[in-house]
Amino acid sequence: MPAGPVDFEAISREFRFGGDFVDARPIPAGHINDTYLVRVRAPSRTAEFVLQRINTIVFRDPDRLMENIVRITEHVAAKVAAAPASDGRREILRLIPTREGRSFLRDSEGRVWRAYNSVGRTRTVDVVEGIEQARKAAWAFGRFQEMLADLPEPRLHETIPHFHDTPHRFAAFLSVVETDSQSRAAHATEEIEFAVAREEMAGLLTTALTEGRIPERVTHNDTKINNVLFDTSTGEPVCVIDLDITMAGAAAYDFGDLVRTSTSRGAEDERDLRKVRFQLDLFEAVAAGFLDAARQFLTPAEVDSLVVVGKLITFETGLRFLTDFLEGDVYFKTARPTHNLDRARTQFELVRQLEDREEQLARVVERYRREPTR
Ligand code: GN1
Ligand code: MG
Repeated sequence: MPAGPVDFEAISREFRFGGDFVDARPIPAGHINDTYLVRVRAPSRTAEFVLQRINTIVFRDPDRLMENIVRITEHVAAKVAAAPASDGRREILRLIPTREGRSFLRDSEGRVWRAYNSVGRTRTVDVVEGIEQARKAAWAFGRFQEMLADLPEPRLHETIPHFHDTPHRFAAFLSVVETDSQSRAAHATEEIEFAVAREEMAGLLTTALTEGRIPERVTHNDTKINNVLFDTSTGEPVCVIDLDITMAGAAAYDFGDLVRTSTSRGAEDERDLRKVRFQLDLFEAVAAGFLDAARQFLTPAEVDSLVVVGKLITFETGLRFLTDFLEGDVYFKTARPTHNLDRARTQFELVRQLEDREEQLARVVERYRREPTR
């Protein structure tokens, strides 16, 4: 990453914020990009914007990335504007263009910036707080898929190739274990063994997708619960955020990441694994919420795939954390030396618990396949 302090005032001047820069403060959000809340003083009021520095090691082609985001946000914005009684200004992020009318800015040091409106009176949660909240988050992502189901051609760019290609992730993991460039494998023998023993799991969905047994859709691909903004007073889901990897995928991927992040109240980086506890009632809420929004367009095979995809995406995410630990923490932001290893452990613990429960999960999916919750 290029060094040098950031002149937020100068960066902010390049965006159409419509006021004078007051200050910028970091918002802790996500493992990849850097996010700031910028305040500007407009003639009659103070306004806030979300300024993000895009991690260009992860997102190598900002032009294509931002082309996707323009298409996605405009498509959804047109839909919510047409819907009666919707508060369209809050339901989808709006990009704030640069002074030159572009969707992002490349500064003199080569850093890439973009800005969104800040959606007021909302909050995010890192750990699911209750059953209704789990249901609402799942509904919001199901609805997001629905709104993008008729996105016109062409196919969205693949902003990160092979993103949910678990066999590809598995191969990357094996090669990192083999190289062991940081000599860390000795600190993760149990986790490596756990993963190696589950190679077969990796292909659970990719084969069905390539053989056309489940269709390709536009999916969010990063549906952890902290990517939903909830209304501060009503708790209703207002808006889905983090659209960087919204692209072609299997509908079930989004369900899988919801299961990963909303069926246990343990934090992703919890060190006390006793706190990682799968709750069937939370799973039920996720299934009900997701299917309420998506049952009308999912095929029977897609609904079937919801049973195993929680385990699959949790395994994949654990593999990615473990791979990054072994590689020396080059991808996910970390705050302590074993952070990625701790994260891998919580994921694998949840996988273990999900493996024991497949029949239960299948019964729940069966129940909500046709039956609306409300
Ligand atoms: C990353 O950026 P953030 O924190 O929302 C990652 C996801 C992982 C997640 C794990 C582009 O998401 O795939 O599931 O961390 N995003 C990217 O918490 O790799
Ligand atoms: Mg995020």
